Amino acid sequence: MSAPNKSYDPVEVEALKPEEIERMRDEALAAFAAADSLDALHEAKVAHTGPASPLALANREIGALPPHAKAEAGKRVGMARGAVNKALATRQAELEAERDARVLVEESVDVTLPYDRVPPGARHPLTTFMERVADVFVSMGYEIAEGPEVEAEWFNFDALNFGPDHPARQMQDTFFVEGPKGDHGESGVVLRTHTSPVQARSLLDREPPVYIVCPGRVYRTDELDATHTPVFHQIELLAVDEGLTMADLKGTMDHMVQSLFGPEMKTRLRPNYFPFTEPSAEMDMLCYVCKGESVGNPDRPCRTCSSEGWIELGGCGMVNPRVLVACGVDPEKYSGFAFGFGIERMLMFRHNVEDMRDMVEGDVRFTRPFGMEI
Ligand code: FA5
Repeated sequence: MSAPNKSYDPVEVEALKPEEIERMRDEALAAFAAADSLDALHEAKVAHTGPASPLALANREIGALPPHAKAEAGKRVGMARGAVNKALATRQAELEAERDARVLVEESVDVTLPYDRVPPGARHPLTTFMERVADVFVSMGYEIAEGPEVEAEWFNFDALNFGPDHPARQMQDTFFVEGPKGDHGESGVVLRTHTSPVQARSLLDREPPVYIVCPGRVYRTDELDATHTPVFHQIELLAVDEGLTMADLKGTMDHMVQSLFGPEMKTRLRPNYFPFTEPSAEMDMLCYVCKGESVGNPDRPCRTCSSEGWIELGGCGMVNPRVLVACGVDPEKYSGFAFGFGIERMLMFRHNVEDMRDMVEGDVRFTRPFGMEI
C-alpha cells in the first residue's frame, strides 16, 4: 500500500481550488435567493446541499489529501458549507413567514357574515297541528288509521248509509274520478269527501273493540274563499266497543279540547243529521278567547266566536247500526261513537287566521310565525 503523497497540494485539486469553492457557494446562495416558493427552495436545497451537490463532492475529495493539506481544505469547504446552510435556513424562514401571512389572509373567516344564507325549512302548521290533535288520542290508546284519498264510492257513501239520491253524491259536491259503472250503478271512484270512509275500512279490517283516529286530506268541489278550500284536512275518530254511549263521546271530546286549549274548556252538543250516525250532533266548544263571557255583554265583544260564546268544532254521533251491519259488526253486542272535524277551521280560530287562503298559498310570511318545527 502506497503512502499519501506528501507533496499533494489541495489548490491543485480542481474541486478544492478556493475560487471553485467560492463559485459553488455563490451559486448556492444565488439559487436560494432566487427561490420564490418553498417547493423551489427545496429543489435548490437538494441541488446545493444534497449528497450529489458540488460542495458535498468537494468535501469527499478532502479524504484523499495528505494530512497537512486536509486542515486547510477542510476549513475552506466547511466555511463555504456553513455559509450555504445559513443562507438556506434564512431563506426557509422568510418563505415560511410569507406563506403563513398569505394563508392568514386567504383563509381568514369573516365572522360578521350570516352563518347560513339558505333559510331552514319547516313543516306546515297544518301538518304539525293535525299531528298534535292525533297525539291527544294516541295518548288515550287510539290507533292511527289510514285510507286512500282516491276512494271507492261504496266506502265514501254506501257503507255510510248515504242513499243513492243523497245530494252529496252529485257532481256539484264531489270530485268523481270514475262515474258509477254498468246498468246497476256499481260503485264509482271518488276523491274522498271526508275521512269517514276510514270508519268502514277500519271496522272491516279489525275485530271490535276498535279505537282509531284518522287524520287525512279530503276533497270537495267548493270554491276557494275565506272559509272554504277544495282540498282540506279532517280528523276522524271512531270507537266501537261494548256499552259505549253518548257520554263517552262527550267525555272524550272534553278531554281533547282541554288538552289543546286549556283545562277550563268544555263542549256542547246540538242536534244534527248525518246518515252514518244516529243520533247525530254538531259539537261546539267553549270559545277559548272569551270563555263565553262576551255573550250578552256589548262592552266585551269577541271576534273569535262573534260573541256567541261557542265555536263549532265538527260533526259527531253514535255509529248508525246500519253502518255496523254493513261492516259485519253485531249492533246488538257493540255500539260506537264517531267524530269528525276540519283542521283548517280549527287552526283558523286557534290562531285568529281570518282567511283560509293564507294557509294554502305557501307564503312563508304566513307560516314563519308558527315556528320552525321539523
Ligand atoms: C263531515 O264531513 C262528517 N264526515 C263528519 C262526521 C264524522 C260526522 C263522524 C259524524 C261522525 P261536515 O261535512 O260537516 O261533516 O264536515 C266536517 C268539517 O269539515 C266541517 O265542520 C268543517 O270544519 C270542515 N269543512 C267542510 N268543508 C270544508 C271546506 N270546503 N274547507 C275547509 N273545511 C271544510
